Amino acid sequence: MSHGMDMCGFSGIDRFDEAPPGRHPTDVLPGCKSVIVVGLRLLDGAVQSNFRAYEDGRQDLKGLYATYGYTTVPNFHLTYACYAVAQAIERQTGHTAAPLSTGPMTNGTQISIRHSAVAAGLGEFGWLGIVITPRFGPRNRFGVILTTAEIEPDPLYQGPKLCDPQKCRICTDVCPVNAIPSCESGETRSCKLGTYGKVHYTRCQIASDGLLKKFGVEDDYIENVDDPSPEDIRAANAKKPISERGLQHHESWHCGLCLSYCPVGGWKERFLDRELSGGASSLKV
Ligand code: B12
Ligand code: SF4
Ligand code: SF4
Repeated sequence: MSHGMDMCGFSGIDRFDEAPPGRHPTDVLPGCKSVIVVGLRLLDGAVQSNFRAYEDGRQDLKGLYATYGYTTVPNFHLTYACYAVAQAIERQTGHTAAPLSTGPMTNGTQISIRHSAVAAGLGEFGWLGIVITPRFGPRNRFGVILTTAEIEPDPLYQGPKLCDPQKCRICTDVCPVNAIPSCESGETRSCKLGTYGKVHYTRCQIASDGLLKKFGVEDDYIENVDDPSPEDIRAANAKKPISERGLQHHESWHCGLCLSYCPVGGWKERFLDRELSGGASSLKV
C-alpha cells in the first residue's frame, strides 16, 4: 500500500486447480506457494474522458484514458509496486518472488490476472468479464507477485453480490461491437471462482484497438467485424500508420465503455451526479 496501491490480497495455489496448462502459478515459478495481488483504482478524471469521447464527440481527448486509465501509467505503477513487493520478499525472507507483467505494454501475459484477483478475495467477476470490487466497480487494474513463501490466504470475497446481470444489462448495451452477450443468451464462462459473460475478445479488439473510423482513427482497417480471427486483428493493426500506434506495439485504449458505465462502485455519485456523464443513453457510437 505504501507504493500507492488501493488493495492487496493473498491466495494459496489451491485456488488455481482449474488453470489451463502453462498458466498455473507453478508453471511460471516452480515451487510457488502464494499468489499476491495488488490493485489500483482508476482516476475518475481519466475514466470520464471516455464520456467526453463518446458522448461529446471529443475523440481527441482519449489520450487521457490511454495514458492515465489504461496501459501507460496504471500498468507501470502496478509494475513498480509488484517489483517493490518482490524485492522486499526476497530481501527480508530469502524466498523467491516473481512479479508478473501487468499487460501488453509490459511484455506479455503469464497467468490470468482476473482469476488471481478473484482468488485473492478482492472482488467478483462481473458479467462484463473482468473483476468488480465494492469500492471501484470494474474501474481497477491489478498486478500479481508469485512467491515460494507460504502466506496465509485471504477469504474469497464474501460481501453482497455486486453484479446482477438479470437486472442490469448496461455493459451488454453499451458495447459498440456486441462483444458482451446478453444474460438471456446463456453464453457464459464458468469456474469455481465464478461465472461471467462469454466476451467475444476479438470483437472487443475492433473497438479497443481502434480498427474502425467510428473509434476515432483515420480509416476502417478491418472488414470482418462479426467474427474476426486473431489473424484478421493482427493484419488490421499492421495496416495502421505508425502515427496511430502510440507507445504500445499497437493501440488498445479506444474503448473501455463497459468499464466506464458499470454502475457498481458509486458510478452515480462519481459521474452522473457530477454531470460528468449523461448516462448510457447519451452514448453516440
Ligand atoms: C490480452 C488482454 C486483453 C485483450 C483480450 C482479452 C482476454 N483474452 O482476456 C483485449 C484487448 C480484448 C482486452 C480488453 C480489455 N481488458 Co484486458 N487484458 C488482457 C491481458 C493483458 C491478458 C489476458 C490473457 O490473455 N490472459 C491469459 C489467459 C490464460 O487468461 P484469461 O483469458 O483471463 O483466462 C481464460 C482461460 O485461460 C482460463 N483460465 C486462465 N487462468 C485461469 C485460472 C483459473 C483459476 C481458472 C479457473 C481459469 C483460468 O479461463 C479463462 C476463460 O477461458 C490481461 C492481463 C492478464 N495477464 O490477465 C488484461 C486484463 C484482463 N484487461 C483488463 C482490462 C481493464 C481490459 C479492458 C477494460 C480494457 C479497455 N478496453 O479499456 C477491456 C475489457 C474487455 C472485457 N469486457 O473483458 C484488466 C482487468 C482488470 C479487472 N478489473 O479485472 C486486466 C486484468 C489487466 C490488468 N493488469 O489489470 N484485454
Ligand atoms: S472494452 Fe468496449 S468493445 Fe470491449 S467488451 Fe468493453 S465495451 Fe465491448
Ligand atoms: S454493467 Fe451491470 S451487468 Fe455489466 S458487469 Fe456491471 S453490474 Fe454487471
